[in-house]
Amino acid sequence: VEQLETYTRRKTRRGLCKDYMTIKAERPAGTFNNARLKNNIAKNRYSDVLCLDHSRVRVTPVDENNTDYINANFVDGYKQKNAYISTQGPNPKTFAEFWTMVWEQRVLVVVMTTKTIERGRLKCGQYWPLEEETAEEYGDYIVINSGSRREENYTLTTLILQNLKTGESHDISHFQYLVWPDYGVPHTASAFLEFLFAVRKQQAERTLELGSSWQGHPLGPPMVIHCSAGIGRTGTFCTMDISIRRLADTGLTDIPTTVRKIRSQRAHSIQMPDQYVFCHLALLEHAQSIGLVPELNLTGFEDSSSEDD
Ligand code: PTR
Ligand code: PTR
Repeated sequence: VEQLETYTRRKTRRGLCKDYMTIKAERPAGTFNNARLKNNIAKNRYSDVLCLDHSRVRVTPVDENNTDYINANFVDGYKQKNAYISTQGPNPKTFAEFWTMVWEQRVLVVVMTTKTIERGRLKCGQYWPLEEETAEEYGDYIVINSGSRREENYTLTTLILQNLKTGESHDISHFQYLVWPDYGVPHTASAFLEFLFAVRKQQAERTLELGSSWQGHPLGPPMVIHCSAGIGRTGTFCTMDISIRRLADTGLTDIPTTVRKIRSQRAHSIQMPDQYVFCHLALLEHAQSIGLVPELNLTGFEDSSSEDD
């Protein structure tokens, strides 16, 4: 295993970075007109990370501006339309839209891959009540923290989301990964993979609970994935989830195609060459852990390593 990893690092890192730069240089697949409208512009956390029009998530307007805009895009999974909603870290101006979206899209699981503050900078608003047994109101919704479980690398919090207009409420499973710096990669692939599988397990269990009230894809409603901008770490998470499903289904990997497809729905997904390389290494590690490596066809790897010296 170690040998293979060393090989991968030495032989293909440069080639992979080159592949990534090629993908990054391709123009986004659409327009960003809604994101730029006067009433919407302030709802973007970063003025240079806007939201593609064709795949954006619409929300029932929450204020007098009467806009259906939130910086969030539907992203397809592996053979699964709208498996994810990739979005920016909510800020106080968008908390109400965020919870409206979670409600309207029947979301069960929210995955947060950032801390609210990193290196002294605000990366994401505190959009849920942090203390157990406390509640916060966001527009037409109230969110109650009904308890957390702290694991080594993440916290799982159960939030009760109540619609104040109808009185109905749903549980939301909120996962916060605590060890992934922005512009960076997770410290270890195994810790990240453990997190990913915990998220999947929760989504599967929660979907099962819906019973016949859920008529959509068997893997359930979209999972909301966010970091700070909703592109770097979020894109890496989606790439890994899709790639692991593809590998399980076909024994093949195709990270370049996956990343291009994700970027066509959530522009700029995967921000750093290292995140792109990480996807390959983590997938390799996963493939090894399930004993798949000898048959593994690492498409992206082979192309780039042959160009390498
Ligand atoms: N304008 C920001 C910047 O300074 O780079 C945009 C940005 C911020 C882009 C964070 C990506 C970021 O990482 P992530 O998507 O993982 O939160
Ligand atoms: N401030 C970020 C950066 O410069 O990295 C924001 C940004 C992100 C700008 C992505 C442009 C981006 O496009 P690309 O997907 O080509 O990196």
